[in-house]
Amino acid sequence: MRRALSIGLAFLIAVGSLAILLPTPPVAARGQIAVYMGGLNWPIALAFASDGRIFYNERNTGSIRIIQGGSLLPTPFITLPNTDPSGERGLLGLALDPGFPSRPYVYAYQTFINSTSSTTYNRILRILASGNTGISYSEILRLPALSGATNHNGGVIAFGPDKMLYAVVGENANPALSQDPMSPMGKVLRMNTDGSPPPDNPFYGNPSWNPLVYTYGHRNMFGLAFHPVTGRAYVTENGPNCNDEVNLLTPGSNYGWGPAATCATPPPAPNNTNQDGPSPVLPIWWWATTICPTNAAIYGGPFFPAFRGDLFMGDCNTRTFHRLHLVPPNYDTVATDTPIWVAPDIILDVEVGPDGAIWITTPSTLYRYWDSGRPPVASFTAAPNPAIVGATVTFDASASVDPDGQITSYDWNFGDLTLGSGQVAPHSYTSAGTYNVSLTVTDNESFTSTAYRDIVVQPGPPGAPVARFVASPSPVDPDLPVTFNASMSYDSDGYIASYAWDFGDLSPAGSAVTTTHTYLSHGVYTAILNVTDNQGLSSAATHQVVVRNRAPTIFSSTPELASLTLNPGTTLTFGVSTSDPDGDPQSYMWRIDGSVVGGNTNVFTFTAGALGTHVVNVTVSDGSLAAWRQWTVTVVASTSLLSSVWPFTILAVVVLGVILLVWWTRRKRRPEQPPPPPPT
Ligand SMILES: [Ca+2]
Ligand SMILES: [Ca+2]
Ligand SMILES: [Ca+2]
Ligand SMILES: [Ca+2]
Repeated sequence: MRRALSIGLAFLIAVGSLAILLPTPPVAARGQIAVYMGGLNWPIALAFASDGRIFYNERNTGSIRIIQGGSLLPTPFITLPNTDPSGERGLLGLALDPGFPSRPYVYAYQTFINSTSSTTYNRILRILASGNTGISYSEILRLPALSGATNHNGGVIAFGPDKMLYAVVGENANPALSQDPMSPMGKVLRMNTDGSPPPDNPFYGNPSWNPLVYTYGHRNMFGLAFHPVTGRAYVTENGPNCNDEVNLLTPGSNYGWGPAATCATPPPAPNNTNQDGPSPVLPIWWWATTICPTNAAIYGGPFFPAFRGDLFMGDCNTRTFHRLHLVPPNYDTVATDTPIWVAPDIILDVEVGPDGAIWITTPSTLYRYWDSGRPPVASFTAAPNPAIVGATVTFDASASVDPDGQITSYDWNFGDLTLGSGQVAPHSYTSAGTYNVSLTVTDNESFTSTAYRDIVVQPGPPGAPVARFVASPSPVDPDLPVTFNASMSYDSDGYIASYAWDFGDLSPAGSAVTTTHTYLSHGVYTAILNVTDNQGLSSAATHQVVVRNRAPTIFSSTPELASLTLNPGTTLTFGVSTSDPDGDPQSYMWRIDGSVVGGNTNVFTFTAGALGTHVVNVTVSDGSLAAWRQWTVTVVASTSLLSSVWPFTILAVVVLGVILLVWWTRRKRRPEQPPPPPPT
């Protein structure tokens, strides 16, 4: 599985993205990694049962094992005979029936040595479980006999949200098979639980195609994950000596691998390994060098909001656990590849557990990665309560707390079809009644908490007027007028004699039924209308007006190129020119490969160190909104004549020296040899 790290003189064209307004930046998680269980034997595939049991494959022994209640059961669930563990072969894939354990089927992908026919092939078995024992099995899919090549088997199987079984199948080191429509090799397959093709497969009913094919033009995949929001499938894919990939699958599409692939340019990477077949789909993320991406998982559950929607994956060359930020709402682009952890050994499987944690395996150990961040606690007061119609009720959330971070937003629902925001929010009601008010607070990790309270609103004094108004638009940009319309105010036994406005920004108040006002800077403003009737009785109404913040923009950057190549020891200064349309103070953060490196300035000097590809990112923020710019820097060994010749020169001198030494020693020794015996 481990491939040679041939980064030295590979053609290193890098990934880059232009300045993009961040829709939602990836949220930092308080990620914790801990060993769950050690001493395991190549746990290459994990599957979590809804009853808490963890099933896993031992790649080399052919056994499926069960961890129950934190203990490894001594007897395997089943040991599949004739498993071939050579090269990248083995007991590679595992999936539990979506209805498991009530539908007691376990699915496994095995490289099987058929001693009767003297062939070796990959196959998918459906195993009938009885408790912790696999009691029988049947072969639901038999793939073609393998050549002598022991690599590119694929083997990951998983059920999609459509309850179909998906399998990734390698091309057995024969690139032509990836483009062969009748061959299941070099494909992602989609099947029913009995191995038959579902009629909605993209090539079903087409006699020129294998009906199981879901996507084609693949090389060597070790990873498969489904997005919890979109339901779409992602695969990780190993390139040759370049261009490892993450692909987002569209049924029936071609992912470009085939006999024409090369790491040479032109065409530029990643087109050079994606030029076979019609309309090849390029990867949504790729690495110029070979990291050997392994399995992947995407979290969508309730426990760790900071993880939601991002793809987590392992690799087997740099042993790195990666977080790829998939940009919502489509999750079809990768914004960043953040290394989270370097494991002591190659990473095999990455899965989401029912606890929301992300589970990782290496050849000996099962790890658990979780977010130890804690949610906030929402709490608020309302005064006065009871209130009368038109009176301002002050809602105060300052008793809300986040035990390990900050509350970043307060969202109110006043129970009368109006909403509000801010830690302290004033509001008035225009009709008597009991209103159920909710406050939802969100913390810096996107955890939320909601609190509720009833507000009793009593009628005003007899004969008092009722103040009502609407303010629109809201939210509004700074410098645009907002119209305040109080024409729905009324008095039941007379008439309204005067209107008095307070726009909440200390500007001069208005006195017309309908008026306009322009706010100059962003924020949440409390607008209050006081009406007085012909009897001198008065009443008020209160609304919030939200004036939007606008993100800073990056209007130029140096260097302009998104992808750069540097030699070790050289430096390059990056810089951005930015502005905030609201005139807000801006702060800068520089990161290399996800780690913060630079201070709060718009320039940063990068010193080329370790060979390989590095991502330099700058984020400019006005405190709540941000924009960013990213460059990919590939550090390659110097290609100048002097430095490329030097190692060979030194080697040649050393070799020549050794030869001379040996020759000289032998020559010197010769006279000391005993003289030949005298002739007899
Ligand atoms: Ca491809
Ligand atoms: Ca928190
Ligand atoms: Ca009146
Ligand atoms: Ca701003």
